[in-house]
Amino acid sequence: PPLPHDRPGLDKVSLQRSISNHLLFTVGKTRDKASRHDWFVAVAHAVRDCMVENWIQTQEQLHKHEGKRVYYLSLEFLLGRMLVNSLYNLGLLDTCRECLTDLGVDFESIRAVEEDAGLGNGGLGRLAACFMDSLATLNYSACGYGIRYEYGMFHQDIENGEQIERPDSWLRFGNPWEFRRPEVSYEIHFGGKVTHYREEDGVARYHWVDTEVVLALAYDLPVPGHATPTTNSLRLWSARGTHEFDLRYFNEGDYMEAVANKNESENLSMVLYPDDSSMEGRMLRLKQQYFFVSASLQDIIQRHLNHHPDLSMLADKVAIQLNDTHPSLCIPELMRLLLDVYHWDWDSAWDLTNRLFSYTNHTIMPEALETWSVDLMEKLLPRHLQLVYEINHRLLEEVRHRHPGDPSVLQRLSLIDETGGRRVRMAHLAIVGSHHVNGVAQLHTQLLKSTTFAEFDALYPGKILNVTNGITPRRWLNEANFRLSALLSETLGEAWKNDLSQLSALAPRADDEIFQQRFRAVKQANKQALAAYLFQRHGMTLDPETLFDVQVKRIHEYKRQLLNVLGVITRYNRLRSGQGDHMVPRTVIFSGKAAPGYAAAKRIIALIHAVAEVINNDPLVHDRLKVVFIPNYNVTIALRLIPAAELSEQISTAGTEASGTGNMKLALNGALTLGTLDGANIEIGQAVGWDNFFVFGETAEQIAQLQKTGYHPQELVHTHEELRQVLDMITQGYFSPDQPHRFAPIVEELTTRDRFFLLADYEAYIAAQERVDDVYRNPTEWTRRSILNVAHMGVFSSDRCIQEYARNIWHLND
Ligand code: DL6
Repeated sequence: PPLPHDRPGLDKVSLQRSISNHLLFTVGKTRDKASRHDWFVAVAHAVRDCMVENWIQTQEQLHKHEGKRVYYLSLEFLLGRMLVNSLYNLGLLDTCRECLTDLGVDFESIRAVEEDAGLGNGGLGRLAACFMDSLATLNYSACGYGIRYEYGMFHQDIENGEQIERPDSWLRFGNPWEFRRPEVSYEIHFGGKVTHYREEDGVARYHWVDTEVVLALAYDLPVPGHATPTTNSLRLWSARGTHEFDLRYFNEGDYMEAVANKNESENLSMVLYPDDSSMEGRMLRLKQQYFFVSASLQDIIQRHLNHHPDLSMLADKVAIQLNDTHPSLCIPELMRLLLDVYHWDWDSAWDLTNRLFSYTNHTIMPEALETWSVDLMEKLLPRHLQLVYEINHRLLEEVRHRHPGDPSVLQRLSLIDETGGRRVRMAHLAIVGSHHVNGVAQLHTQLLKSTTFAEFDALYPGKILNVTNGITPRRWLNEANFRLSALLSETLGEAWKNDLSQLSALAPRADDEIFQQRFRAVKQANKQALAAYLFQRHGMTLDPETLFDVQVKRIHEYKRQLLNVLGVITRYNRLRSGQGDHMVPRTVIFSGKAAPGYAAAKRIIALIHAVAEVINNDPLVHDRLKVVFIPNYNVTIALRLIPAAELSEQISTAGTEASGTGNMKLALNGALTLGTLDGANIEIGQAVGWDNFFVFGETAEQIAQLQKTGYHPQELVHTHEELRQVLDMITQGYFSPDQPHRFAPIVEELTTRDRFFLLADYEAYIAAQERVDDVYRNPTEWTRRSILNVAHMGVFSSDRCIQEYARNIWHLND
């Protein structure tokens, strides 16, 4: 029988008591000595207590009802802060606020001390976090697996207008949300060699021996759904050395060497790789991938065997989603376990593997598609490499059978890229080993099927399908924008929170003058709140009466922050030369991090600062144009910025942004999009109506055509006087008088190669910006369009997205 315990009460008195108890007994402080952080820890523990019973019941129910469980494997989970989201999902937000007020503690200052869990780079990691929220809210039994990085996404400081990276030691004061599970640990092997022998019946058996061993230790985070008892888990692995000390060295008196081995093992989960759109072939990264794959698969198998006699039913009970190729070593690892440990035959093992895994592709940019050098893999994972070769051999047999006499197709589909050093193509491995592969927006999936993976699409018809991304409204509307949420609830009732399609009932209000006024007041209050925060935090002065024009995302050439800068300089020139009287006053806001080794992206950050310095200090344009760069973009800053945005710049080169999710967050919060026909922009435009979206630029098809027939950016400069002036100013040091050549490489790239077709889209972009000014001058019309955006964004809820995965990929409801 269960031991008697106090069920945490959800009323104010019980929560208050629980917080006080935790302050005293968990933190070990009295009220008069407690810091804000002490209060935060006490509150977080009290809130966590409220999840535990549901959490345990969710696990037990699954075993009773024999349902299918989803495991979501992702090297990144960009969770951000957890307090408000947890309170909100538990329905305790107001209660907790009141509790603290009664205790004489300011809730806002307590929530502000929580560190962001920044265990991700951007879209891919935040998507995983949104999915965890939706899975629980929709009552699916699910568990996320990832790495408990000691250091998350670096902290970006700006010094002299340049990005400086600082370590993000988010765990330095501990993490009150997690449960350490020292009893859940697995051995992870690396290196060594493979031996084999034949059994009496002639079957070959393989042994992976002489390996180095690292331990994976589990930490669990409960993930509560919104307004439901379902509470799932996120299990993050931390690396530990197998031996506290290597006794050999210790006995020889070399204490430092004895500890070094332990440190080296633990380095494995030390830091998140800060690259999101390029692939770095570092040994440590491959080790991280195998470490989390191996631990997660061992854990999944262990859990299954706790309730079933063998693995024969595994694919009926479990679906495993691979978030990008980062976990694709799962495929050879499961084959290894089935063949070498459980002694299955190849065909049965391959059949199970194929029924278990599905893979999400998040990019078609060649530099981001993962490949690993064969040499590195041989050194680190020799048995896996053998299995990759065997999988490849069987794949190529099939291809040869279909395309006799065409060796080039074998080269293109092979798991091994033989052009310039042999490398394993992880996307090919993931496609071959999965039952479904999905792209993340319609255009992206169409491009996967027609270009990048066209031959795989022909080989496996129906395997590649689309699931357009989504965002959780609990985080990106309720938490981000309590003012708009309150207005929506007052107007529509509460049901939209778990069924975002109900926002469509807002559409008839778009022309209602009274509603418009209230809607506008919400946006204005959000703008004022952002301005106040930026003033207090960074001493920046933003005028909330100006148009807030926002581009927030990773800094990358393909996302084209630089096109925005060219537009800003054009606007500046027009204002200075007296052609800008009809222009509406604007604040152009940038925020985003550049990968530390990505020189071109860092130069763009520097240019933004240099341009801002000149424009913001020019009395001639004062009050009419301002440029700001908000440092250290992260989930918490996004939650402040997005509700205040009026214009959302989504201006990537058509065919490069797989989906985008910031575009969804901004439109859901009432920003009008200025965007190209790229990624999910297209579906957003279709949903909200093209009249309510400022579209511009070449289509993906036209860009592909330009790539084929030859593109000459220099010619565009000759024919466009305004553009030439802008480029000349950058080249000649107008924005960098102390270092006149500082930004010349930017113009050099634009006028010679212009890989992302900025100059091809320049004129259309400037014209679209003029249309923005025209509409903004008419507040009634702007507000009407903004309301229609909110009304029609329901389809971009991650709840819809997870329902599609559940139905079309995981088959959870069969
Ligand atoms: O699917 C989530 C997110 C998309 O919205 C972005 O468009 C895409 O750029 C991003 N992809 C990556 C690249 N990762 N890899 N490899 O982060 O995924």
